[in-house]
Amino acid sequence: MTKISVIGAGNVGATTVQRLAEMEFGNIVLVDIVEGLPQGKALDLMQAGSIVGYDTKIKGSNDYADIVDSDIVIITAGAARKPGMSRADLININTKIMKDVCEKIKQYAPKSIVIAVTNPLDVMTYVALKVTGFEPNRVFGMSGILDTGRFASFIADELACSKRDVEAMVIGGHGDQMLPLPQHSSVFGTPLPELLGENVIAGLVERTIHGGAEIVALLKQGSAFYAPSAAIVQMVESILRDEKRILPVSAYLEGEYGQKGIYFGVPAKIGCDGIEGIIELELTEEQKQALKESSASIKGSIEYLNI
Ligand code: NAI
Ligand code: 2OP
Repeated sequence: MTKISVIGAGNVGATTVQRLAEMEFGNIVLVDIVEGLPQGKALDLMQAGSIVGYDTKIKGSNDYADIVDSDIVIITAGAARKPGMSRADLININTKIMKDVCEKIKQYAPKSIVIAVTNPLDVMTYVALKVTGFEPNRVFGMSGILDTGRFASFIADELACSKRDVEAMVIGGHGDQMLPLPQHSSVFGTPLPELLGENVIAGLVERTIHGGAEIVALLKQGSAFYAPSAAIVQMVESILRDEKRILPVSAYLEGEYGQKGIYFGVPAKIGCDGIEGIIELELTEEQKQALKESSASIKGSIEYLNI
């Protein structure tokens, strides 16, 4: 039986477990440091099964031994942003949490595929790689599906069309320097620049870049979790069903896009082995320059951490 562990029983972790349970992918373990929190949410979600109609077994725990032999571990443990904070402001507190969690994953689930979610995402995924010592194809981060989903949603609203017919693309770091790519975004095959004017596209791009902050400002405490959990589940599904979907994720680059030794949002083929290939898109000179700037800020954070 497939086993999925979710670390962190907060907004993203618990919503992810709800979605996974409804999909009946396998047994789930939900771990948090707060006593009673994962147990209470697991019990509630188990009881929802008799109403919604799923038989997924969900165990809440404060003991990492319960993640033993997991096939996939999803890390959502850590602090979330408050209004006015950037994702980078979380680096010190979340690095410590990430290190603790990854030591446990290395000990109890050495063969797992790890999906990092904790922010600042690209840097935390790098910490996960270094601490677990796993191969880079087994350690990657969720960000691009969320950013792409936001871009696609704004495009669909603008064109008053179904979200299902929009293909959007956002690459780069999961921060203010992410790079929505209008020429690689389309509606049923028609590239975005043929459908909307430059200024309108620029507005959608800007809103996408600040899409997370827009929600933080509205919620006033905490950050988005419905779209993030949906993005995580799309990654899990592609792994467990070996779908080999091309999804934008934070992947370890070894020369692709001219970058080496960092995690960065790029389209990648996701299957049973995790990342099975990275797709290099053609970029304009201006986009190549913007990508360099985005990667420089991630490299700066990695140097700061010195791990
Ligand atoms: P939350 O505050 O609702 O939940 C975080 C949970 O982590 C809390 O229950 C806390 O007790 C737990 N935790 C802290 N240290 C732990 C440890 N050592 N072991 C186990 N659990 C621990 O936060 P939320 O909204 O669930 O967000 C979680 C993280 O995900 C944040 O860093 C947030 O910025 C990030 N995030 C990233 C996204 C992405 O696109 N990559 C999207 C949404 C959130
Ligand atoms: C977001 O973009 C918090 O990174 C998260 O909503």
